[in-house]
Amino acid sequence: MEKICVIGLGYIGLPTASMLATHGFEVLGVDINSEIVKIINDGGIHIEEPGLHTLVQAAIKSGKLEAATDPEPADIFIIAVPTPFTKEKKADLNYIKSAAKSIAPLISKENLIILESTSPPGTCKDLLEPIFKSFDLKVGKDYYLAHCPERVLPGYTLKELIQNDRIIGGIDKESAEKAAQFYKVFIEGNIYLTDSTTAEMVKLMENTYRDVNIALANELAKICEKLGISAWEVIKLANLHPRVNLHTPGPGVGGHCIAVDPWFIIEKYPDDTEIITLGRKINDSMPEYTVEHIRKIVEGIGNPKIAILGVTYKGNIDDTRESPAVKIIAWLEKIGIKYSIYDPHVREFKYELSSLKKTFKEADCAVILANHDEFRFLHPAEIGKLMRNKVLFDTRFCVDHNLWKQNGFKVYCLGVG
Ligand code: SAJ
Repeated sequence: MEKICVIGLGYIGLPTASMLATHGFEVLGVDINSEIVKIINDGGIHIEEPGLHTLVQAAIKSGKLEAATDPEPADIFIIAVPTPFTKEKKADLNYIKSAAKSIAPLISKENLIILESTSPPGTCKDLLEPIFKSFDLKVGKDYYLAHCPERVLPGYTLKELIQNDRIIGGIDKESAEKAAQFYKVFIEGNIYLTDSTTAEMVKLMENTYRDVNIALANELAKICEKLGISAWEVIKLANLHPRVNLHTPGPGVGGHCIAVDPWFIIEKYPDDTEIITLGRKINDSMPEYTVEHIRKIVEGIGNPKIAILGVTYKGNIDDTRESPAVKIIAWLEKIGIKYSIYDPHVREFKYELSSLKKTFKEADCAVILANHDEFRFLHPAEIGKLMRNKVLFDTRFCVDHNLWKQNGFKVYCLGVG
């Protein structure tokens, strides 16, 4: 039976480690954060993801999953650490570097090393292979190396981890084949083999495609507001065409993938990435654009207060990384608009969170920034009683606007003129 060592127990590493353990592998999950290690060994989780708690509990109970702060010798090493970007919008590969250096002394008997973290094109060839070489390890002889980018959608991780097709990019043919043999054990989707640089580029282009298309939707929203029509209706009707898939506008693109990954391409080829750069610029303009709407809505009200609903980067998750809400709140502070925040999914946040009642109390405008399902069940009649002015600004077309209007609300929606 094979032993697997998963480096990084975050949004990808933890579901992967526990899923492998419940598929019969012996798994050591490694994280530099000893608190996270303790939580997991106690059968708990430190992130929100539907079904994950039950899976981790089962994995720990079976004795097949254990967490630790240091790696141990294994047959397969999976690197699933974050690849954030620096202030200069350059990929920060320090986590990948230190993960590689931590496992290099443990490599033996033709181990397989898999990089799942999203990385700039060339990372396997130009960063990982030289690191292992500096430990006297020769690829194809002492170890195998492949890039198998994760492609799961937060909120659907457990299902997509198994059902999605996987791209496996080997540093050489044998590495790709070895990695495919491993993934075949638990992946239900198709497996496609290629080289490592192509796999790196496939992953980056998937997210870049989405980013550029969201930018197009945001541009459409701005135009429709001027035209006095609804972008949401345009999108719905245009998408009836069999070859059109317009995305949806919003207060900005957040998360640790779509707002970050395009920069990994721009960084390497700044002169050839005009559309990608423009897409990033348009999406990055949306938080300020949203604030400008809020400012206009409350113009003329003395000492206005905003009720902010949802601060995660999208609905029904607990993740606030790179969330447009963070930028929007910072802007509100800058222009001196008071606010209260309610988010039923978030426990810790950069800014103070309040209860539902406190958030709406004496508010002049409720602003929906994340489309959590809970907000669809709010009672505008009850909420209206708490507010000073019954105004809603929905940046996600999240709730039933007619219902809110029937209950005396003035409703504004991003992308609707
Ligand atoms: N968003 C819009 N309009 C849209 C779609 C999304 O404004 O039409 C916004 C969301 O509100 C959010 C951001 O974009 O702020 C990103 O959300 P998302 O749901 O598009 O993507 P992520 O970041 O949660 O997950 C993506 C996925 N990639 C693709 O769908 C191509 C996922 O499959 C990847 O595994 C993940 O990035 C990753 O880890 O790279």
